Amino acid sequence: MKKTLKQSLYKEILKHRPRTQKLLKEYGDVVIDKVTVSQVIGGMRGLKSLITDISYLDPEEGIRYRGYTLNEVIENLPKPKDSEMPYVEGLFYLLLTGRFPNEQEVGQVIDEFSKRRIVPRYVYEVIDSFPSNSHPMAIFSTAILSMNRESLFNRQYRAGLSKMDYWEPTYEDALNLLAKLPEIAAYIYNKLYRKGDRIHSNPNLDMGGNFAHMMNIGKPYDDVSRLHFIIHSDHESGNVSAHTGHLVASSLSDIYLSISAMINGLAGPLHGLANQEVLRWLQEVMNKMDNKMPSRDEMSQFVWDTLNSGQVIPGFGHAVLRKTDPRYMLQREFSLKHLPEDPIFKYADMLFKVVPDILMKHGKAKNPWPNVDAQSGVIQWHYGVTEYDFYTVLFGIGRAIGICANVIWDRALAYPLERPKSVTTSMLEEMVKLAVNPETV
Ligand code: CMX
Repeated sequence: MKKTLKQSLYKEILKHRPRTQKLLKEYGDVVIDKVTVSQVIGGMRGLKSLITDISYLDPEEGIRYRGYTLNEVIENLPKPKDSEMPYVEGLFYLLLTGRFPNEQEVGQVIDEFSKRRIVPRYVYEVIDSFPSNSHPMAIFSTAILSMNRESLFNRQYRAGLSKMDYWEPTYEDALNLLAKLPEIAAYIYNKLYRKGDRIHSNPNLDMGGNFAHMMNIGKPYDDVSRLHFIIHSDHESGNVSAHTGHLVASSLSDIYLSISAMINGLAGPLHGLANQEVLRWLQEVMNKMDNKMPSRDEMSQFVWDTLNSGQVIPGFGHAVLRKTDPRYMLQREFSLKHLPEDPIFKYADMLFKVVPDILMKHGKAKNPWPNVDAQSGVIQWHYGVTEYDFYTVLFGIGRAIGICANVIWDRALAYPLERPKSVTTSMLEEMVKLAVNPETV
């Protein structure tokens, strides 16, 4: 009998625990980084103070999941027949165990998700109660939050759960939630933009295939969805959504509370909302150009006008990356293959050619290259999802997969409540005085 994902995960947990315990017990006082004033005031940029084994973001190379580049992940995960992109469920297996699953192991995870996909009726009522001009991210977050009463972790915690077993009901909660997210997202889309016409899910399809089915969009939108969910799933622990998810879960809030919170962080324009901002900005340019293709000079002028009015160019720059985001490149390659003549793709591609030089001349952004958000909305638009307010919800489905994997491991390794220390400005001034001129003591 083949092991289930849960059994394989438990084996990995047992193997990993002694490493964390040894580090803590024998090397707890070893200094690995120092903190500067600009890091304290500047959003803790670059401060090495979090731990995750699920993914690592190299500034030059981009993200690796469990040590594998995105190209390796896409190449090595099992794929549905006649599809370019792998099963999202296989990615969840990889993130949890560090190992590529075989067909049979992915099949088990697909069955697990399929069994758990039915969304409680009250969640639909919560969604229906929102005014139709609400932002889909607010609805998505609330729908997730409303399911907190389903948490197995909460029930078992109240009944008296050993700390070493926290991961287990968390795993169950995570699967229960992840299986429902595409259903909830498609329902929100249909409520807001299709007068409530709902297409029920098909339990025989994988996550990407089923999402395309519920959105009523033909091939290759199933692959678009798989690619989208996979590349958005994790970006190590320090970005706003991942950090929020981890922080909230560290107080032993359940998965529903934690993922709802991380969705709220993702909804900011400097983070996940940038994918909708890119399309909004491109639409403005297209309107000004009367839908004609701008020349390079005209496009450069639009970029400068945006910068000179004090706004950022959405989809460009990154807090950690210092090269073009490989998530951007994968989507660009997909676009070059499937939608090379799409007018919005051509606009976005011209941005790729003009923006980095301009940002370098502008001289502020540390990274002038495009990030994941510069391209994702372009693909959605091409396949008919033109309501760009919805794009961050799609990001959220993907990101939830990575954060759930992280929270399960946080619990398995008994990471404690997160509690950094703050200082006042006067204290900081005092510390600076002492550091600059020690004789003032
Ligand atoms: N356009 C214009 N100015 C930019 C810029 C851009 N795309 N990217 C950075 N800058 C500016 C910053 O606003 C900052 O200006 P101030 O000194 O006036 O505050 C300066 O350059 C230095 O910023 P940085 O250190 O290079 O970047 P940060 O770590 O502060 O911020 C990010 C990173 C992503 C928020 C920023 O690059 C940005 O605002 N990009 C546009 C929005 C975007 O695409 N966000 C999505 C990121 C990916 C994701 O999380 O989804």
